[in-house]
Amino acid sequence: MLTIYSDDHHLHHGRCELIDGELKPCFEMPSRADHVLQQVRERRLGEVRGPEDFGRAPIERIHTPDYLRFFEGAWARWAQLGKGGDLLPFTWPARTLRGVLPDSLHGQLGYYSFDGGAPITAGTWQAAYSAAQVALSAQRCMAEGAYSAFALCRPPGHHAAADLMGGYCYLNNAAIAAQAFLDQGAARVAILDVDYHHGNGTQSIFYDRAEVLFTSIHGDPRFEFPFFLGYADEQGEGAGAGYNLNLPLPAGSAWDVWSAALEQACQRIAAYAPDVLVVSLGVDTFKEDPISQFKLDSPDYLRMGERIARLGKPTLFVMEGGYAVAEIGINAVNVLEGFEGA
Ligand code: 6XA
Ligand code: ZN
Repeated sequence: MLTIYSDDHHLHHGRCELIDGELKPCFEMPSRADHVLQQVRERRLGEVRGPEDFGRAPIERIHTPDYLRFFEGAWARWAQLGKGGDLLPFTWPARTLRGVLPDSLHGQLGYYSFDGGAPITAGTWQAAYSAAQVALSAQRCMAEGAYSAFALCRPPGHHAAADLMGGYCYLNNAAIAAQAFLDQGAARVAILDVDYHHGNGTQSIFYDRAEVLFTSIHGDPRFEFPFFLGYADEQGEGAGAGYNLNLPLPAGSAWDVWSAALEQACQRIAAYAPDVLVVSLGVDTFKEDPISQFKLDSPDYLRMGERIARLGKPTLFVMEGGYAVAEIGINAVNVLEGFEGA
């Protein structure tokens, strides 16, 4: 399987995040992607290629121009204020407040984010832009005939909505790729999000559209981030009614429970008969993940890849979360090898 990868992800390295009442070094760190790349190479998954640059137009199919303008320019405004630390929001337009766009940088950052978990650093825009190009390049390889491809994206994307960053995500790489398939002639695209966290951004982007089926297996938002989306009763609206499937699972879920949900998702995808499948590949379902509460073991990821392969659809894998840094490469490449071996 072909892997698309850009070193630009190193340009994004947030310093710390607020977790358990403490400021800790960001779990979403550059070595994550480095470990995945190392496994791809060691296990000879296939060729590793750099991305092409398709420009902003395919990104603007998903994200609003005002959001992109804000994100691209935010660091320069922060630096102009003479600040050196990461740019992090701390006030959001929650209930009883107004969803107005203030003039201040921090006010605008609150407007364009839903949590304090997506720090902007000097290189964040470039890293996120390149990650989107990684996804688009993998998509293009498939449009030109490859049956599968791996977009080794970092930073991840599935929490990012049309005009919101959050949960380590800025640009929704999987959604951008899915839209590119549609724009190049696909009639139906299915997304399977296997990351431990609900892909609230991806769901919201396609919620009222029937040409994208969004399916997700994740920690129940009653106890897990992002808390405010990802419930089973969210089934799509308008033309998209019936094209959103959330399968929230309890803390402690291991392969027996998880694989039953995968079976359900796969049956829904098969019934949908998509032209192509996009997998939001997070491996933070791993039993030793430091911020998650599922119990999948490394061999389970081989089985995951095999089951996805049995759908018999051209499949684009897009890297999302996973924070057990030493094992993230093993687990991600297990999915890809399981897919290829099936
Ligand atoms: C709260 C946890 C963010 C989760 C990010 C993630 N700061 N999403 O892995 O898939
Ligand atoms: Zn996650």
